Amino acid sequence: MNNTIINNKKRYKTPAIVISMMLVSGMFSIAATQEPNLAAAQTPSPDLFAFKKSGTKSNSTEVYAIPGTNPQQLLLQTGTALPETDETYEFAVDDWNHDGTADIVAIKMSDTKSNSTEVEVLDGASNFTTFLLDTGTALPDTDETYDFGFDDWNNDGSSDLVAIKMTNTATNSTEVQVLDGASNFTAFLVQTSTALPETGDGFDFAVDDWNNDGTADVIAIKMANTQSNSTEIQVVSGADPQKFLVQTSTALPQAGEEFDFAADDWNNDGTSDLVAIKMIDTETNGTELHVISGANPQQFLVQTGTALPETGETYDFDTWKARS
Ligand SMILES: [Ca+2]
Ligand SMILES: [Ca+2]
Ligand SMILES: [Ca+2]
Ligand SMILES: [Ca+2]
Repeated sequence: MNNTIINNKKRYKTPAIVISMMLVSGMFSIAATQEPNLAAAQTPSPDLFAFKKSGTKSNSTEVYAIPGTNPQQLLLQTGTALPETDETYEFAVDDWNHDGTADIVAIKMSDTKSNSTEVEVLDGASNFTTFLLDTGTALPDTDETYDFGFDDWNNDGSSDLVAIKMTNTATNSTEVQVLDGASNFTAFLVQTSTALPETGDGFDFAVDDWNNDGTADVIAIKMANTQSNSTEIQVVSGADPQKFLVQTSTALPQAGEEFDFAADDWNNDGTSDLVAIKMIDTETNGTELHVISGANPQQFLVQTGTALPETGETYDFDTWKARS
């Protein structure tokens, strides 16, 4: 048991060590050496990862990481083994091989060799220069009617691909399909309608175990045309997709294309929080973090600028927290 604890402490240090890796672009001035923050390691906030898909100096998809405990710092900026990408790709962060280092998950929706939605995983331990996985899945090609999450849906230790079909569904509801990571995405864990009507434009989605019951949940973020004039969240229970865990307004005003979203338990209180990333048109002239408390959605946990300049539509975002 002690070994497990020691390993976990080592794991959290790993992202900080990545700091000294090669710096591809001269866009940012960063502190290249930084002692791991041990106080933060005891109650870590997630790190924010930004993926720059195109227009990069390295001619590859680039990744940047900002520590949640100190958003003014840049933990990592590097090119990867993945060429520049486009709107047929979505990105997530996950420790796929459980070595304590965050890996990059690229989901390719269409124009694939396998004629299916593909999953590629870039190994964080190699600074994203090698692939841990590059595979087709049981899910056919997908398009803009889908959104994706990547999380261990059933808590069996293998991360799963969560496909959310927002419109043009047979059930007239937003549908959820979960591809089992333990089968390398050849089998479906879940294929279901949900309590959520069809969605689409004006919505964004995130996947996280909102209520900490061991099954991941689907967080629908309604950004515009809301009755409350705020950004609203509706959380579909993964354990019972015909049920909402939460339907509420939030402290965040209505939002548009200038925002991207993620969900993670920012403050370690056992309830997921909504992470709103304001990419452009910000007061700080940089990418901003606005974190809304899941336990009290009328309250912000964080509102801050970051080390990232303004970003925008060529970027994708996710959060990641080392296991503790
Ligand atoms: Ca890893
Ligand atoms: Ca799983
Ligand atoms: Ca749950
Ligand atoms: Ca929380």
